[in-house]
Amino acid sequence: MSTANQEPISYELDGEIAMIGLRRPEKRNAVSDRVVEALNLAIERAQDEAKAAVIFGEGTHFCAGLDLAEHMQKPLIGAVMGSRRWHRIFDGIERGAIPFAVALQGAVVGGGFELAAACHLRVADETAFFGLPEGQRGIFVGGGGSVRIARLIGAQRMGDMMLTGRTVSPVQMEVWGGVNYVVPAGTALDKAKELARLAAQNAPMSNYAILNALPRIRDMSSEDGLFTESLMSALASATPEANERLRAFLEKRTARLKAPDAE
Ligand code: 1HE
Repeated sequence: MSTANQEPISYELDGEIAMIGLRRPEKRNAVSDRVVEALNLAIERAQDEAKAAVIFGEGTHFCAGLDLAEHMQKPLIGAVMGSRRWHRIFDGIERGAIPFAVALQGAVVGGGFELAAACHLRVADETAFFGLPEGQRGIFVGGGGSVRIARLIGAQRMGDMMLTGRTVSPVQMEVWGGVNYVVPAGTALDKAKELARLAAQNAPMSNYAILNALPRIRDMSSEDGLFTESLMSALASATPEANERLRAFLEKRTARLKAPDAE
């Protein structure tokens, strides 16, 4: 059980994978200013020393979103600055140097969903439920959800969740595109680690391009996107790492791809 004085974010380097835990289960991992700043330090450290990272929440809920008690005390400008701070920090996840997987269980609510949406590989276990209760609370998303969640599941589905306050099951969320993997209860962290380890094996320049070129190209016109793709592609191919990996394939030193259900 965490205490008020304990760091609200845990950090551990497990081989090449940084394990970053939301450690405030007694408040359902609600995100206060202290939490978001500690998360930022952990993200920066992970980018320096890991090849991929996993974000998870301690306890039975991933994250209850914005710390509403702290939010209530903030002046208007504090709310704006706080939201902008979340944007910068979550942007450091989405468009950083290493891929982030996220393991989801229980409540994935408001800012918790926004945090998950900034990650690249989303795994939910069967206990997960997704909610955007901002309308019920009289507020609005502020952690990038109107951009990231709307693009993942569609603005009209996001609007439906916010207008009605309804919660969505992980299976439904997978159909909607909000998560990519649904796993048995209690196994999301293992699956997220497995995926992070796979992504960590890619060439760093390929991962950089996936994280930084893909979302920008999505925001471009087709013509600009295709042009940027060609430049990015040539740049990645020009690295010594690409040369060695291509040679390894041609010399039959690498495993062949298999169909998904093949042993
Ligand atoms: C909190 C928060 C919080 C719990 N801020 N303190 N988020 C929400 O509107 C979700 C609000 N939370 C819930 O609906 C429920 O807490 C849960 C479904 C997540 C979990 O329920 P339960 O019954 O296990 O826990 P609980 O008894 O409600 O909460 C335990 C404690 O955590 C309790 O404090 P205590 O001192 O009475 O023990 C709660 O007050 C506290 N707690 N959630 C502060 N969110 C950048 S903009 C993003 C905008 C949003 O994120 S809006 C969504 C906010």
